Amino acid sequence: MSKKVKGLLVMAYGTPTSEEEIEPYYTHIRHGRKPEPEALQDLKDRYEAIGGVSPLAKITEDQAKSLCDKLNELQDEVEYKVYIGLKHISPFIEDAVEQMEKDGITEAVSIVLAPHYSTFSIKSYNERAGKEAEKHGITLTSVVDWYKEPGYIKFWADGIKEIYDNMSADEQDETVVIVSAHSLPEKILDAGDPYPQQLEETAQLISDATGITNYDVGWQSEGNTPDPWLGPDVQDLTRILYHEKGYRSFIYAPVGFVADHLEVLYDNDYECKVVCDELGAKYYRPEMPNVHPLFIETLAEVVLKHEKRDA
Ligand code: FEC
Repeated sequence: MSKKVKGLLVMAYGTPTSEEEIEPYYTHIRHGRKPEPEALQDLKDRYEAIGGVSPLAKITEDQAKSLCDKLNELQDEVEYKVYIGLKHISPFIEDAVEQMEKDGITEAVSIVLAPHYSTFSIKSYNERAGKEAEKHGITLTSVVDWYKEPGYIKFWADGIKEIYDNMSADEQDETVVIVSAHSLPEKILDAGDPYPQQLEETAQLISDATGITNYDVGWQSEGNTPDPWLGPDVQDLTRILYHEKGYRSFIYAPVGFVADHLEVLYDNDYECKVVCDELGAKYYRPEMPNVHPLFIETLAEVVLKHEKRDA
């Protein structure tokens, strides 16, 4: 008997792959409003500082392909076929779903390459995918979140422990782990968004797994808009923890992200490092998940668990 073919829609943020794409990408992020020339230049400069373009496009492709291969290896009933759908650049989520229909796909499952649920992030990805699937007569179910998944917690705990275990006992006493995710406008809290609570839970689980109790939760990469954003920002938090708690070594764990990209390579590795350097403190950051086998296996388990729940 031939296997059922199912679409695997892997959704991610997306990144410009050339300098020319930066403006339309930024305009899309700003809901169609072109950025001011200074803001555009500032973004171009940040991409320049990490090597011109972000490695994210290639990493997303590799993650999606590896996840699909893993899913097909782990079970025999379904043959998954992978489609990448991006939030802010081509191939958009809608393009991917349209392509599924062209390929004769009638059933699909989707996952977002971001662990924590928010109305601003996962909800909007899933709604766009769901709407488009309905348009094309595709039955689509979507993973909602996976921020507590044991393999994801273990991935971060292992990375943090590797750094921590290499420190002297004296340095360990003066070390704090800053667990962070992308900030969002504070107004998400009005409707009881679970995003901050989920990040707290991730941080607690990582602390339980590492046994490192010196940790704090922060927010990063906030947007350039007048409304208040979730805080404390990781740079401010670094200063507070240095001055008020006496920490001298900082391990940054940007657990809201899953790849090396601008928000980590610039906002952590450059901006947070500058603060650490100013303070005379030590900066550390574990590797990002990218295509680490434990991470890919974890995502596959998340999808399979979701499929079983739906069966
Ligand atoms: O190109 C790269 O390497 C970086 C890609 C990238 C990722 C990413 C993840 C998240 N964002 C989230 C929310 C917002 C909100 C705004 C916003 C703005 C930007 C800008 C760039 C950008 N984001 Fe992003 N984000 C990435 C890139 N993001 C570039 C525009 C310039 C700037 O502010 O730096 C503000 C929009 C507005 O102006 O109204 C809100 C969230 C995530 C994590 C979840 C996910 O991956 O979907 C949430 C990767």
